[in-house]
Amino acid sequence: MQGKKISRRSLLGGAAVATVALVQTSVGKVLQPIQTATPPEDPTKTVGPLPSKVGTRSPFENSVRKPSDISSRTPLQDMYSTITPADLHFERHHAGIPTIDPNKYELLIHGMVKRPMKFSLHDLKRFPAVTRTCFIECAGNFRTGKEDMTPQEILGLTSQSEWTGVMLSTLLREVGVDPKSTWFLAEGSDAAILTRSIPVSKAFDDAMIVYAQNGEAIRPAQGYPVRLLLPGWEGNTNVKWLRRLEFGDQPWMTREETSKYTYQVGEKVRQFSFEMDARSIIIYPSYPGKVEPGYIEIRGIAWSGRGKVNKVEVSTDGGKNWEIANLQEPVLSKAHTYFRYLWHWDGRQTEILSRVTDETGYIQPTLQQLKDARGPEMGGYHLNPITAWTVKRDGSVWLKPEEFKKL
Ligand SMILES: Nc1nc2c(c(=O)[nH]1)N[C@H]1C(S)=C(S)[C@@H](COP(=O)(O)O)O[C@H]1N2
Ligand SMILES: [Mo]
Repeated sequence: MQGKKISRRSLLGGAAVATVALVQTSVGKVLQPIQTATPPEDPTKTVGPLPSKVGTRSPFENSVRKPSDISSRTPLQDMYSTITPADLHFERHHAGIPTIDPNKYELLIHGMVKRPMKFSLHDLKRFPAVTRTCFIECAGNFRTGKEDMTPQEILGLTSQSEWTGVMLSTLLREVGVDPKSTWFLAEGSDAAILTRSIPVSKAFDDAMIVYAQNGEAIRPAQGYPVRLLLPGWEGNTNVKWLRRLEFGDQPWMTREETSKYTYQVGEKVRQFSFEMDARSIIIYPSYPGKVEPGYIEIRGIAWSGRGKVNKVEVSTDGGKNWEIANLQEPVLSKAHTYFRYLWHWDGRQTEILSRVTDETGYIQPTLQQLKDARGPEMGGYHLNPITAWTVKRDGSVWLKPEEFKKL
């Protein structure tokens, strides 16, 4: 998908023709070309730290999660691309992080199956492995209400990793699932003993039992040594520290399923809403950033739990006109997708917004459209509204807060 094209020459204000002239850069700053080019002073006079076993970040980088008692949010505004560094992956725990000895780990699969079995971690790793990049997003991933909020604070409960493990369907051939089984229960081994009922169709579609994240063993916070991965489905169903799968023919109606994740659509109460709806946000510029007039590359991420991002549109005039943004290839299904759009800001106050359409044709709604569709009992889950940023005359960027009461 191609957006507005701009040549390097026009971006640099005609620098190629008049080399000595002042250069208008893409951030609007006036740079002076250097007169004599001398190489920088030798920076290698002092010998730095020697090679080490495990690396650390540069001391100049300070990107961190934002933890509370129950969750920790990814600093999405710091992301240059779509893989979340494992130590910045968001966390959501109901009873902390258990310590599980991988040598004692076992996954039990039983219930409506011909051959109930226990799989050690070693067993799981012997099956043909698959690697897949996808996002995880908590169903409660929405905050608003004040101007001074960062992308991390608004929707930092989503991250993306490259996950490796075995397709659940592979294991199900081993145990021989009863064709009459329609649901299975996934159970974690943390103190919360989190359990969720999942339709068997997902098990045979793209569900995975994963033990690796971005090329290394899954981090303890992400479910070490093994978690269930249900691409595109609400974070809560991606059971961490997975210890048991039981096959049956109806949902178990666990604690998570009796009230929390239900919401009303008009008159109808939606009991199970597994798929995460398409969503996007501009992460640059965003609060607390500051921009200057001139060319600004608007950057953001978009995703859908139903498949690929089809297009992202950006508006730089408060939603009156929309332009197509460039999507960074490859565009993967059920994955964060980076978008970019080159904007020339004239210095007047305005609002910038992004809106994604996924491959099913679903268009990201406004908060008002969500309110209209769901009525007063809309609750605080599965909210994916368009986020608008106000760019003020002084270049400061602020969230445009909207009225929203979390029930
Ligand atoms: N066993 C177990 N699995 C769990 C949870 C939990 O508390 N215990 N939290 C769930 C919720 S609500 C979410 S949003 C995701 C978060 O995954 P992450 O912490 O790897 O980002 O894990 C889910 N799986
Ligand atoms: Mo969640």
